[in-house]
Amino acid sequence: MQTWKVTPLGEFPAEPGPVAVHDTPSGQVRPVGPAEGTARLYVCGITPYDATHMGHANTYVAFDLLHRAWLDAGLEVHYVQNATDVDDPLLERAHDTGVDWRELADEQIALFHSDMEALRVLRPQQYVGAVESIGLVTDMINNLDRAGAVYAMSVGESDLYFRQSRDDRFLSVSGLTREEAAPLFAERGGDPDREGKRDPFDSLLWRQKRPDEPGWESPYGVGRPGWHIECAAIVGHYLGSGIDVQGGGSDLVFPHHEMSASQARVATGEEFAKAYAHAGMVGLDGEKMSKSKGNLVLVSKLRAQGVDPMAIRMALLTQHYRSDWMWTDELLAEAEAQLARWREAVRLESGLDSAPVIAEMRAALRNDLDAPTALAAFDAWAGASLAMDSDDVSAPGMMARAADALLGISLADPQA
Ligand code: 5CA
Ligand code: ZN
Repeated sequence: MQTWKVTPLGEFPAEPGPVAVHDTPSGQVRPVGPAEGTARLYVCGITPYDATHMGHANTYVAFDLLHRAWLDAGLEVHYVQNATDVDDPLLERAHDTGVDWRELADEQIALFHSDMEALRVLRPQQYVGAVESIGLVTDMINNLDRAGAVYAMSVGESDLYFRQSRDDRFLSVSGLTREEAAPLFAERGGDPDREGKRDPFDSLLWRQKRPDEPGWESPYGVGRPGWHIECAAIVGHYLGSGIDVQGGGSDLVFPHHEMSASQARVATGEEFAKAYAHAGMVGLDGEKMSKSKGNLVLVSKLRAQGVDPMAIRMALLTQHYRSDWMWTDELLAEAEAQLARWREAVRLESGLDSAPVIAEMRAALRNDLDAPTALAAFDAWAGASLAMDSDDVSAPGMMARAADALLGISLADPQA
């Protein structure tokens, strides 16, 4: 486990007040986090077999806005993120390219960290791998077993499955019907048709080792964890039950978040999370960006071409985090121009009064992380301050600090 200290928001003074985000189960924008103390956040991390693309970046920047909004409201934030450092797609990629799966995972995790740092995404306190969590997973399987919710396959390999029927709140996260959920389960890593399953929605808890696959000793045989229990076990151990927000991209609503929550509920008797928030899908040329399709715009590639990471972040922030949208070169070019204008404005000797603008930005971000509205408020201030004489000498500095603290956009000279 790697542990970091959260970067505080520096000179920017906190202002208490509620932060609200859209909650998928209720379909409503609801206040999240405690009135004071520590907010607990878990966001599903990467499967490290390829580099960070704009879709990943969008999701982590979205939850970074929540992290920053909570810090700005004066809360402490306990943020945990996983890395699915052993799973089928990772093993397949390692096999196809003839590299060691562990080396591939370590290399991609390191690249992900450097991309996140460049984008000024605040670090989670804990960043936890699946492999290092195997003991947590088998402890949780033990709890599920005591609740009568585990069975071993009697046909083929004796993999362990979760009995979905033990959870009477199944489908409460996604709000889907069984009919709607069925095709999604098959599409997104599930195995509804496996022979010997008691219910098509039963999910894999422990996969016995196959030839040419890694495996770890456990009370349940040599093998590796299923995907959903990985996140449920990590959350239970590091954050506990009833966390404030479980986050991820909308492709994880079903089955992943549904199943993790279900397994946690049965293992602990308590609700997994108070709210579930999901970022929209970013695409390229009309299709969802995905490692498996290969239609990727990579953060590291743009950085290598000399693109300012703050322009990448600005481009992401121009879209509301919940919408689905397409990445384009024009979007990046517009963001570069906008960034240049903001930098010019905060270098003025004086500007228009910053207080109402900062209040507007704050209110927008606390209302479902509405970055486009916050950007528009900053932009209007920058345009007006550049166009007319004004005498507030503290405004440019305050606005630079607000962009940094609330939006994660540093307006310092990139060459400095
Ligand atoms: N390791 C699992 C989560 S436990 C996983 O889904 N990994 S991932 O690498 O496929 O995705 C990492 C994160 O990026 C997830 O939160 C996912 O929802 C999000 N994501 C993936 N593709 C996109 C996309 N095209 N647009 C927006 N977010 C995306
Ligand atoms: Zn997850």
